Parts: sequence; structure tokens; C-alpha cells
Amino acid sequence: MEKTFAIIKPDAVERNLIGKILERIESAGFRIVAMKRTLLTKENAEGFYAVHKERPFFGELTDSMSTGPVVLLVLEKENAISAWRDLMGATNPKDAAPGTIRKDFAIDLGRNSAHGSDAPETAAFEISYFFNQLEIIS
Ligand code: IDP
Ligand code: MG
Repeated sequence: MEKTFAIIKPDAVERNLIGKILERIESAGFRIVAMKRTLLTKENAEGFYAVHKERPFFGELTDSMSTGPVVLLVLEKENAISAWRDLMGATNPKDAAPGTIRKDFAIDLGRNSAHGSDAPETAAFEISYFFNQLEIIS
């Protein structure tokens, strides 16, 4: 079983979409093995998105991720990393396929409702950034 890391972003929490997104996650066969609702500091967001620190949108991204509460999740499934990215849809909701979370719920590129790890190494880093081993119960 593979694990991936997911965030329900502030734009989705703000619009009371936590339940609808969790419903899609469970219906797609993921097991939620860790979960917490919290508010990221700007510094938390900068550390989490450090791979993007040279990008022009880094300031905007880390501001938006720390504007309101998020839900942090560890998801388990076979091929969880790619399966969760498929369920989320393309980064820009304009390009996202029908039936994906970003197509159905996202507002725009900066408010695209969900995050997902993109590779095994990033999943390991992202899970350990927010959860300790005692909090992850398969
Ligand atoms: P991902 O979330 O699909 O993995 P990344 O390229 O890793 O996409 O970018 C991280 C996040 O940064 C995106 O989900 C999106 O919210 C935001 N983002 C990406 N590109 C831009 C941009 O050009 N302008 C503003 N925000 C962006
Ligand atoms: Mg990414």
C-alpha cells in the first residue's frame, strides 16, 4: 500500500467543502490514515513549498495557504500518489477533466482546492513535515 499526502486548501475549507471532498476520497477507495484541521503559518507554508521558492508565485502561494484553515491528510491506497493526483485533476481548474475535484470545486489556479504529492520522495517529505509516526494509523 502506498501513502500520499493531501491538503484540503483554505479556499475549499472556507466554502464548507471538507465533507464533499472527503466523500470523494473515501468513495475512490482511499483510506484516510491521518487527518487534522489546522491553520498554517506563513513560515509553515514556506517550508512546505520550499521546492517552489524561486517561482514568481511563491509569495502568493504561501500567503494563500496561510489565510485560513486547512485539512491535512495522509491517504493510503495502491498507487495512492498518482490516484490522488488523478482524482484532484490538473493544477489549473480550466484544464481539469470533468468529475475531478479541481474541475468541480476550484475557483482558479491559486485557489485550486486541493494539494497532492507528486512522487514518492515528496510524499515522504510532506507526510513527515506535518505528521509523526504515532499519528498515522493504517
Ligand atoms: P500542483 O499543486 O498541481 O502540484 P504545482 O506546480 O506544484 O502544482 O504548484 C503548487 C501550487 O501553486 C498549485 O497547486 C497552485 O495553487 C499554485 N500555482 C502554480 N502555478 C501558479 C501560477 O502560475 N500562479 C499562481 N499560483 C500558481
Ligand atoms: Mg506540486
